[in-house]
Amino acid sequence: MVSAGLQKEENRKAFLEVFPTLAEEVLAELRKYNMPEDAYEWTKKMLYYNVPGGKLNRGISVVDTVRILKGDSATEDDIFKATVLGWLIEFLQAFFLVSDDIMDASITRRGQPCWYKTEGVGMVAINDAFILESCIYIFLKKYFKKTDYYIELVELFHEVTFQTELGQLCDLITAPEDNVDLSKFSIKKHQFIVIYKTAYYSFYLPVALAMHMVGIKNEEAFKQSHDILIPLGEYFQVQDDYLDCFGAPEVIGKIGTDIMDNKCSWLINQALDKANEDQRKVLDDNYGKKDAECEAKVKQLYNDLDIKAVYKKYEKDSFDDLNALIDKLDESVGVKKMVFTEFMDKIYKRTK
Ligand code: GPP
Ligand code: MG
Ligand code: MG
Ligand code: MG
Repeated sequence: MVSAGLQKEENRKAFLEVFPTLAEEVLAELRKYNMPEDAYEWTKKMLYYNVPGGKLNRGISVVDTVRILKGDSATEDDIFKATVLGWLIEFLQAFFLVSDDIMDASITRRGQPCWYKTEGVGMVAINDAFILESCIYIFLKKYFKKTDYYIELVELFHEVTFQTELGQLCDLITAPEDNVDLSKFSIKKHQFIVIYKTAYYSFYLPVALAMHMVGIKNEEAFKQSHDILIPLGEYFQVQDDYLDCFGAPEVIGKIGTDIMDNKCSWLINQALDKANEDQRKVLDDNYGKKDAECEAKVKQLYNDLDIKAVYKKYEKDSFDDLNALIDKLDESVGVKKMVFTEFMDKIYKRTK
């Protein structure tokens, strides 16, 4: 019997080992179209730079969920298919991150310069993001066309992509570069943004893909899962907002930009809630400015207002609320509580 930690490490290794095969398959498509050699080399580098270097939580969750739902009856083919679907979420994530970093004027990602910031790339990264998205449908066709749930997978990827883009739209237009107006922010607005830009693709998608794979057709099962996974995703993005300001860049692999970018982050909403008139003026004068001194003043105010303590309480309360939600799940619809407790274990009190 191997320990749970060791098993997790093994599963992660097995997941990672599939990536080169998938990259080769994309490259074979380029060969098929007689792409010039430089475009072939570009794509190879682009894939390795952007797809495999993250935490892989979303991708591995598809495999974990299939294992939990199928138990001992999971075959090698099931695990392989779940691994491919997991990688497709990582391709989707790479497509989002390459473009999000341009939109957010970010500097680093996963401990290296953002793709668009690297030598000779720049705005070619926009087209690279489109290519990453197209890969999803190449693989779905290759590995799932013969299954009876192919169309469900295609529709799910399309729907979740659209939801994420709508969330990103709200994130961006609530944060205009040239017009800082903190009265436009609210915790309700924040909630809407994060559910759409993060929760659907990061939490609902991995579980829903696994559910289709194991043959769950019951709408109620998808609904009950959705009603746990969306709040879980909301909690995850609040953590992301917190780490943007208080995380260590060498641990989170990215340098926070939310204050300078005028983002409707969880932190600014908490600060607005607690600030007195003078403190509010500090926020009005310094938030959303591309200036390190202004950013430092906002951070100082977050400290004065002890926003860290507000976050600690939120973290604990969310943990209790989410566990209560999981507890209410009716397993007879065909899903298991463990699917969701696994997710909680992966993200509760995360520092990266
Ligand atoms: C996270 O926002 C949301 C995304 C990465 C989705 C982007 C969606 C697109 C349609 C491009 P974030 O900007 O807070 O993430 P990070 O902190 O990782 O930059
Ligand atoms: Mg963003
Ligand atoms: Mg960003
Ligand atoms: Mg962020």
